[in-house]
Amino acid sequence: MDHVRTTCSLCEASCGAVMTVEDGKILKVVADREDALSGGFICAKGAAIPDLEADPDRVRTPLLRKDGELQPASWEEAYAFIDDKLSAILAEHGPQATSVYVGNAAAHNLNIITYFEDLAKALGTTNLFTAASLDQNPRQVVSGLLYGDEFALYVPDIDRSQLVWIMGANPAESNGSMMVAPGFLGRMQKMHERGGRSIVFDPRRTMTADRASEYIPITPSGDAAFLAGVAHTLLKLDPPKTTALLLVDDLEQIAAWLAPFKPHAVADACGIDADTIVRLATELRETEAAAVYGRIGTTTQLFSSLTCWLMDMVNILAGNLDAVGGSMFPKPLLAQPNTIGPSGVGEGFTVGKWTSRVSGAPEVISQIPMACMAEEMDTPGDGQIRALFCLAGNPVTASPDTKRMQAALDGLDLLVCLDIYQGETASKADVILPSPPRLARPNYDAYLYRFAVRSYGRYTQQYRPLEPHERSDRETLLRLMAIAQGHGWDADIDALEEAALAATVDVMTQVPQSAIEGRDTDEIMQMLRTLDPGERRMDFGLRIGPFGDSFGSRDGITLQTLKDSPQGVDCGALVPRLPESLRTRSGRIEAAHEIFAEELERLSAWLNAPRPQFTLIGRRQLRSNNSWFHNIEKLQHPTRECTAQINSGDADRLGIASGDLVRVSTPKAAIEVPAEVTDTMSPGVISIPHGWGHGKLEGKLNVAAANPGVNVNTIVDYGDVDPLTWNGRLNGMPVEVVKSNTG
Ligand SMILES: Nc1nc2c(c(=O)[nH]1)N[C@H]1C(S)=C(S)[C@@H](COP(=O)(O)OP(=O)(O)OC[C@H]3O[C@@H](n4cnc5c(=O)[nH]c(N)nc54)[C@H](O)[C@@H]3O)O[C@H]1N2
Ligand SMILES: Nc1nc2c(c(=O)[nH]1)N[C@H]1C(S)=C(S)[C@@H](COP(=O)(O)OP(=O)(O)OC[C@H]3O[C@@H](n4cnc5c(=O)[nH]c(N)nc54)[C@H](O)[C@@H]3O)O[C@H]1N2
Ligand code: SF4
Ligand SMILES: [Mo]
Repeated sequence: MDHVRTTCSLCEASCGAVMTVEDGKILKVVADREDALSGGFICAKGAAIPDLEADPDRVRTPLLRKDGELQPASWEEAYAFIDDKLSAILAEHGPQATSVYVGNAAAHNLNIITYFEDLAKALGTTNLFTAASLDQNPRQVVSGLLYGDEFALYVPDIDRSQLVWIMGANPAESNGSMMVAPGFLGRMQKMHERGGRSIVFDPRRTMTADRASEYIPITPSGDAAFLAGVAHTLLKLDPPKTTALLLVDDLEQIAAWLAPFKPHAVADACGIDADTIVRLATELRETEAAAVYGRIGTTTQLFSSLTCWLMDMVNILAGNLDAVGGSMFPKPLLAQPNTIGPSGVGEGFTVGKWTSRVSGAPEVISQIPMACMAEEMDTPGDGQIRALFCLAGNPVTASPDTKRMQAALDGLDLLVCLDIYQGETASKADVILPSPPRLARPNYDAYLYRFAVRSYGRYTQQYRPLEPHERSDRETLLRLMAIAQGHGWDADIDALEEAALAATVDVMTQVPQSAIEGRDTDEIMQMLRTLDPGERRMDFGLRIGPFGDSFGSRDGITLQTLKDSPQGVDCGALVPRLPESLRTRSGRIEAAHEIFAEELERLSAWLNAPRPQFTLIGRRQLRSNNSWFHNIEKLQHPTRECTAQINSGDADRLGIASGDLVRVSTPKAAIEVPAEVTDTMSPGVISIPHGWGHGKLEGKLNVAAANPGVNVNTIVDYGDVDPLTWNGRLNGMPVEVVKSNTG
């Protein structure tokens, strides 16, 4: 029996865990008390890893559609099939007829996160879609514009804070997002014990709100109005002259834009009275270590980009951006653009480097927004998408306007899914290629550590070799790239990767102030060649990173350091990073973009606009992750049901009791969901979780199919996308609610 250190990696908390393994089976998973980041925290999902790995419904060999049915096939057969189909599509319609979608689970998979962009490049297509445009793109774009790098994403320095505002996030159930702070509630509790306070702003009194010092119900999409009122108040309070404030360009212009947003002018719209706004702003200004943090409820609503921008303004004006205990920029171990090259200046950031074919939507972080995916597939013409590679994602449940997405996917000539289950999307595939089991893959949460509240990394080596029917995701993706580039699936993928890595190394030797500026590419490649081909990129990233050994020119870490410390390598608490972390052209915080003035005008108009009868919002559930985990019996729980939570006063008025079916509709579509009457919902707001609707998965995901729930995205549509980013609006839809007469 072995005790194997790992990282849970099932959500963004990145908890250190220890697996008990016997005869190649995971028997038990417990928290790793020695993990410097998670300190012994683990949740029910982490503990259910043995069930997830043993799930009989998992896809373990490639499945290929033959005679209309997905049937087991060899990898060679699957690759040969893809090669035939893809080559024909490329020959007839060119690279723009191909596309890649990258789902949320890619963020938790080292190989997929490392190679997905290369797959799109190898295909030669600009049709790269990711779940980020259903999620955080407004946050990233605003960071890109202000700080010059879309990964300049601050996190609340919770372990040293005395006050944290949590807006549109429920870390008690999501376990935190764009913030790796495992065991968030415990960290929050410690803050309370040292005299600190937490405040939750949410239309629903969540589990986080129940544990916070104060809960403030806010109108859906009311955050921008509220924050504008706070920013207005802070401007009057003589903002502290911090480094961040002194770096802001055109502060006077911004103050002029915010002038109309007096607290009493925004109070009705956000549902928070003017005195409270002034009290909260004053407390934020007067608390030394305070942070404002926002998540899904702020980035997938009516004013997503504006809300993110106002959050930055509030953090800056209260003196909290880049301050210890405030909102701090992480410094991950792996190199990222704002830890490479000249310090404090860069190329800046733009959106719209190209536009989408059908709607002319802007390119956003080298992606086309998901709001355009279905139309790019179902609208005929030159460049119509005919092939999709879907990596660790499930757009059928994730994307608004489900029916159109389903039909668009059905119309493709080739759908290849890299997945571990036959979910709603993979069921439509021509080919499913499975990721290997957890014990047969290496892991490092490269993507997530970019949001960690400490500079931290924990690497898990592959525990056992691949079995004959298994392939690493690295191999799979490199073979797909080889096919796309016309080398054939059986090309020498190590040689292809080595050539690409050498090119990257070469570029880096020419980047001024990079860790290997002026060094010899061959010398660096020689050092990398001592490792397995699949480990070289990561070693390179670590060694040129802020804590790296710069390939021998200073003391620092390498991949070997991480291998030697399976309990994790902790490079310390966050440190102030301004102006060093900036990559704007001016070397300043470029905040006065005209788009925000336009958005403030749209907000002004909204302040007095009529309100809908009901507003629909979403919620996450502790024992699932978006559309998956519903197939794990052990994770079924009374709190994990697909219900429509509705305020008790509203329910009384409409004659609705818990368990009654309610009909929730828009002018275009309707769903029927069991009601859950509760005093946790604000009046006029209804909450339905996403990720459900497994009715057609019998024989594929049997546990999930037995308790299918309803796919809320059947009634959510892209309607009013965020003007700057075209991000989906998943929260804040006007809907009608009635008791169903079919129930
Ligand atoms: N209405 C509404 N819609 C939403 C949201 C909302 O709040 N409301 N949230 C949005 C957000 S934030 C997101 S991120 C998206 C999520 O959108 P998606 O990422 O498209 O959806 P998931 O359900 O997370 O799909 C993850 C897929 O990865 C697979 N998978 C899991 N582990 C692995 C692995 O190791 N390897 C491989 N190859 N596959 C794996 C799972 O089986 C599943 O099919 O949904 C969005 N949609
Ligand atoms: N257990 C579990 N963990 C998860 C996931 C999961 O499905 N299950 N999904 C993962 C993913 S993909 C993500 S992106 C993260 C998301 O992480 P979080 O954002 O923390 O998750 P949510 O529970 O969706 O919290 C969003 C909150 O916003 C509130 N809200 C809705 N509209 C508004 C609004 O207009 N204003 C304000 N202030 N609040 C609003 C909702 O009521 C909800 O409580 O979680 C990740 N972790
Ligand atoms: S909080 Fe997330 S990372 Fe931690 S054990 Fe649970 S699912 Fe895994
Ligand atoms: Mo997400």
